[in-house]
Amino acid sequence: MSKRGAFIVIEGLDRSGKSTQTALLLSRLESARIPAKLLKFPDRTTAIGKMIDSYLKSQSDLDDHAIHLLFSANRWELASSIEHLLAAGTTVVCDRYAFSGIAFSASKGLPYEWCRAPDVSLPAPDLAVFLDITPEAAKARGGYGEERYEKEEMQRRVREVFRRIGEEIKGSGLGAWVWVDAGREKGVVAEEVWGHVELLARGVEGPLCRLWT
Ligand code: Z5A
Ligand code: MG
Repeated sequence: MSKRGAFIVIEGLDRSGKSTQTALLLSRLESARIPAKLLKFPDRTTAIGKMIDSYLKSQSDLDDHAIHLLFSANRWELASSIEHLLAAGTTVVCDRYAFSGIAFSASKGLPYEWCRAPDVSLPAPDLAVFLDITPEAAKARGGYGEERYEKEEMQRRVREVFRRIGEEIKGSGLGAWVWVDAGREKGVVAEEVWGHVELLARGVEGPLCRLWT
């Protein structure tokens, strides 16, 4: 039976280096001649993504439930493309995914279970790498930006919810969840990330799982 591509998600707090590390990972996969595609959530290019972009830039206001559902819908828009890529043997690397959706909305006070519901049965990653950084260290990396949520207190709550999600994923058998200390030099972090990804990226034999099913 031919192997499918691996589904790798990179999560983390603001300024933890997700975009830096997903780009480095892509180059590494390409150097190893492993077909790979980089996706990013929110994908701000779609019609739904444009509404999310406007909300994040505080150019529009939306009810907390409504924006949560839009973030999830933005993932469902791409779910079948993810499945097709994986089936064709392409490794998919994703900069944020459903875990960010839960972490941010639950940190605003929405019930955890409610936050999880719209993402149930999305493709589940084979590996989620959480780039862990203290809010203090993240702030030292040029400070927080202009968008909503880029505030120290919010980031602290988000980190706690991510911790809960990681523990649940680890206990559920739904793929692997690893914590990586992202407070170190970029190359050192990239090397550790590669250590977790390398074997999976050679191809996965089992079927793709679905989130929380
Ligand atoms: N959100 C949500 O609410 N619900 C959802 O379902 C989803 C998202 C998917 C926008 O996300 C917001 O959407 C986000 C969560 C919410 N709100 N917040 N916070 P985004 O992904 O578009 O934006 P972001 O990820 O928060 O910010 P970012 O700036 O893109 O962070 P990053 O990608 O983790 O970091 P980076 O760009 O790679 O690096 C940041 C800086 O640090 C940069 O200058 C780098 O050169 C530097 N850097 C990176 N690594 C290092 C190391 N190792 N040492 C020193 N300096 C470093
Ligand atoms: Mg980023």
